[in-house]
Amino acid sequence: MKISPIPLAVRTTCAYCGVGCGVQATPQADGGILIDGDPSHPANKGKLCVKGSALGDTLDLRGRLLHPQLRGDGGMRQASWDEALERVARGFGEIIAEHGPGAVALYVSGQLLTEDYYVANKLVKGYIGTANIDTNSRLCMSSSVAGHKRAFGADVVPGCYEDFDMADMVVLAGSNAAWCHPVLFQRIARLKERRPEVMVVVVDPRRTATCELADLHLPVRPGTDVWLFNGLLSYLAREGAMDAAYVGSRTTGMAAALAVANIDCADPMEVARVCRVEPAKLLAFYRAFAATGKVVTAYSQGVNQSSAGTDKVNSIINCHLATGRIGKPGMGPFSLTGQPNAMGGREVGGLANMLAAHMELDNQEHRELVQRFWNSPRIADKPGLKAVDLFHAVEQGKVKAVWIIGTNPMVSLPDANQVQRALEKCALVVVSDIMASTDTTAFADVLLPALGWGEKDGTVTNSERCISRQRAFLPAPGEARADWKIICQVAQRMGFDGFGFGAAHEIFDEHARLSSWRNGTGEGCVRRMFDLDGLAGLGAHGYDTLEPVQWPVRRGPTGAAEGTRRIECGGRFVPTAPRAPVHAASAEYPLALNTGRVRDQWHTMTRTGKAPRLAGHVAEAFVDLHPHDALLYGVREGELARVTSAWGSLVARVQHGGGITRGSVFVPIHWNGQTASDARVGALVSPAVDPVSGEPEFKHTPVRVEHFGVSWHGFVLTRRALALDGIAHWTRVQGSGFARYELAGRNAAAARGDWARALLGVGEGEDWLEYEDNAGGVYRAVHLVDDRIEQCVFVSKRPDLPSRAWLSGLFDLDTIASDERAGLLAGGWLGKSADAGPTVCACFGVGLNTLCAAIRARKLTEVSEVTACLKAGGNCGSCVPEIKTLLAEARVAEFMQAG
Ligand SMILES: Nc1nc2c(c(=O)[nH]1)N[C@H]1C(S)=C(S)[C@@H](COP(=O)(O)OP(=O)(O)OC[C@H]3O[C@@H](n4cnc5c(=O)[nH]c(N)nc54)[C@H](O)[C@@H]3O)O[C@H]1N2
Ligand SMILES: Nc1nc2c(c(=O)[nH]1)N[C@H]1C(S)=C(S)[C@@H](COP(=O)(O)OP(=O)(O)OC[C@H]3O[C@@H](n4cnc5c(=O)[nH]c(N)nc54)[C@H](O)[C@@H]3O)O[C@H]1N2
Ligand code: SF4
Ligand SMILES: [Mo]
Repeated sequence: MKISPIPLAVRTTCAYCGVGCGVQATPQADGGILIDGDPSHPANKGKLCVKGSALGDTLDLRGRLLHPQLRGDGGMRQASWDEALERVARGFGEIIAEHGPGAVALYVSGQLLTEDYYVANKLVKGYIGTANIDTNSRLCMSSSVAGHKRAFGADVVPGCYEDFDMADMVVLAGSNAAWCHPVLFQRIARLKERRPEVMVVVVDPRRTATCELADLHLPVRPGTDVWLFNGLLSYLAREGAMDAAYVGSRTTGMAAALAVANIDCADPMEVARVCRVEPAKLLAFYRAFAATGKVVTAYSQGVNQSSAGTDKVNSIINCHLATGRIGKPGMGPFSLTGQPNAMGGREVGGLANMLAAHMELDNQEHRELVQRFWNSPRIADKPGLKAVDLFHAVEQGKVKAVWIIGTNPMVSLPDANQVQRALEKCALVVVSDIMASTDTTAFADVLLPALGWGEKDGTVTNSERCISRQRAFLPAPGEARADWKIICQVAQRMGFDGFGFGAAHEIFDEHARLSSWRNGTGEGCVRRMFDLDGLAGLGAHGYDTLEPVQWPVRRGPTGAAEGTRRIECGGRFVPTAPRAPVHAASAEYPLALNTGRVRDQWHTMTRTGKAPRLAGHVAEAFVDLHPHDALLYGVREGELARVTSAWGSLVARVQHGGGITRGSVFVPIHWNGQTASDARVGALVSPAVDPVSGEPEFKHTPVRVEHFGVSWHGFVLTRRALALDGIAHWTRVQGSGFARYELAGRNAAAARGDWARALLGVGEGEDWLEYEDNAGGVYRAVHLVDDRIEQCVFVSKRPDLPSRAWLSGLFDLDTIASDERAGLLAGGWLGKSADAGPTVCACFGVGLNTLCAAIRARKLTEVSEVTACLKAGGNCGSCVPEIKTLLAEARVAEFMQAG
């Protein structure tokens, strides 16, 4: 008798956001992987958002980088690991020998595991002897890091997720948590369901999906958060709402911070004017904050990504220090981390101005301690270049070799065209990635294939300081290797000892031991909050079975590891004088460009872009602006617009999302050279940075918006690769078994059969149905192979094309019956099923039109009723805020009709 093995679930952690949800990955008999939430993980207790749920759809090897590649005379060629490692080690070695260690740099990522990060930092700071290692966390968390250090003397988030269950008030400042931290957002939603009196305040210039939960939305003028929170501090002092005992015994600097706040922000009317919010709403916020003890203020990139980002962070923390609401149940300032290991990277000192294990580069005692522990030949003694400066130094030829690991700076850095100039000029560009073709790998001299999520092993730390294991459940594909291994192998070839690690747990052990080494108050000691003493000496088995635990992790009386839920600490007030963004709007660039995320894509789309069910929510790059601004600048919803700043430009489709104030435009960050002809928003973003943290001002660049004239619009759905030469504008997303291209152009020949056949590569005599209306500028054709749809093209003078949803569904069918062919060129079964519209619920593929029709026809008023009818919203819940908006809109429509 054959006994089939029971598939074992591997417990791991999600690859995406800083919520850090536990995931169970169960290999299936058909070779697929079943992904569900880990009920035992404290971050999510079994829940996953739509991106986490779709992780299984991103694991195929399409487009993966599977072998090392080297640039030669004829372009890139496959090479052995031996050759590639040698080229990197020798290249770095020669440049260091000739120009000194400062002529090389690493640029790494908050998506690396702690173990990868640890060895990268050790190599650069302890062995090469420069601090030129920076990370994309500079673009993300560095203002929070700087703010924490100024206030707490260490980079700590005092609270934990449980505080969100216990709070009486939750303030979300510059955070679109509904889309960016969905599982945490749902936790707040459950709190509100249980206790409707809990007040939720959202501070965001846009009316985002997060506002669905808000009792109060403050649509502040971009960049004015310091005014808002200084005004709050001033109000708290005036109203006697401070915790005098706490301020007196646990804090310093209150008088100076308050004096600065009082200069510009003592008058709520004036603050309301500057922030452009209704005075009554501002006062409602101030009153509620003063009157409520259990307040959590969570913040993300609307706060960090600003030239005043560090001050924004401290202006928030000041209000929590003033009220003594730090690290106690249900209260505290809470920095939401972006990437899965944004926090872990900071623990190992992955930023150019930090040393390992929360020690400081500019402190001699700290440097000596780390160097002695590493027994390293040298130690960097001055801060290295921060991300934006680093790529300027590359362009200036000061840095001649750069190794980019796990990040895509051609897309994600500000002034991204400058990054291109820098990489073109750089003598040696090494890129470690999991994908072969990204905007950044295109400039590599050496490409190193890394193991991806599901293949690699290590640890990550989430927003609440919780360390969890990522575990492998897939074999290594091709010749890919773990990032830590690649780094160690280069280090060894450069002649350095100290990198002989055989497995990830050995690196983790060294990291844990360094964190507790001489950590205390005795002779020769340096006291640090970051301490993993309880996790030292785990061994392979202990590491494999490590349960999620929050640092500091010390040893209890029995020697067992004990984590720390909350850190109750005092702190320093920091005076925060408000200031406007660096670049103001002008006659030439009258609008402020705000950039950020959409629900179903992750950054530069190298992974989420693979999952068809994540493609339907937002299928192409857009520029969202207020209808009045659209009128003013001559652009129309559904048509294309060019957005231009002093640094660069892009083309995207105009939309009125309904939530943006006049004077701003919003463009998503995700589209890039692989997924669109011209939609890389980084090219437009100003390189202005925060003077303390070096974090770029991603949320505020002056731009203008103009009509992008084309003579035709079209789309193609195809199972084949498309040659896009000569197309003025295109974007692409992945469907199930096909790719969807949105196209627009200026060549009059487009509405003709010979053009369409050439575009799709269709020869004479193939099964080709077409419809042509020359006068109307309409052309449609469908290409079938063995009665199965192979590709189709629809073109029109106007952007009035039929639904892509219905045609997309045909790619799942093996045959198109002959009597059904009639509907093909109409883009739908004539008179039969309706167009589902853009995806709202990605888990069950439920479209906007389907939802609206059901809500109207069946008079639905609750999300639970919608779920009962259509399943929508019943799995991960990421779409619940949008369903609620549709329900509200339907109520308004009905009311208007009745009235
Ligand atoms: N779906 C999805 N989720 C993600 C990611 C992703 O790529 N996709 N990335 C992850 C990462 S790395 C990060 S860092 C986080 C980011 O998470 P968030 O910070 O929540 O996301 P963003 O969309 O960058 O920006 C948040 C909001 O800041 C607002 N904002 C702009 N200017 C201002 C301002 O001056 N003041 C205030 N108060 N608000 C302002 C914007 O309108 C926007 O709605 O998301 C993580 N989660
Ligand atoms: N305009 C604008 N720009 C922004 C932002 C914004 O709000 N507005 N936000 C900024 C923020 S907060 C962030 S965090 C950044 C993110 O920006 P990036 O870090 O550039 O974006 P990702 O697409 O996540 O890039 C990760 C890269 O690593 C690869 N990769 C995935 N897994 C692995 C692995 O295990 N090993 C290796 N070696 N490679 C791997 C992926 O294929 C991809 O190429 O963008 C920043 N840029
Ligand atoms: S909220 Fe979503 S993306 Fe973030 S860790 Fe959880 S499942 Fe992953
Ligand atoms: Mo981020």
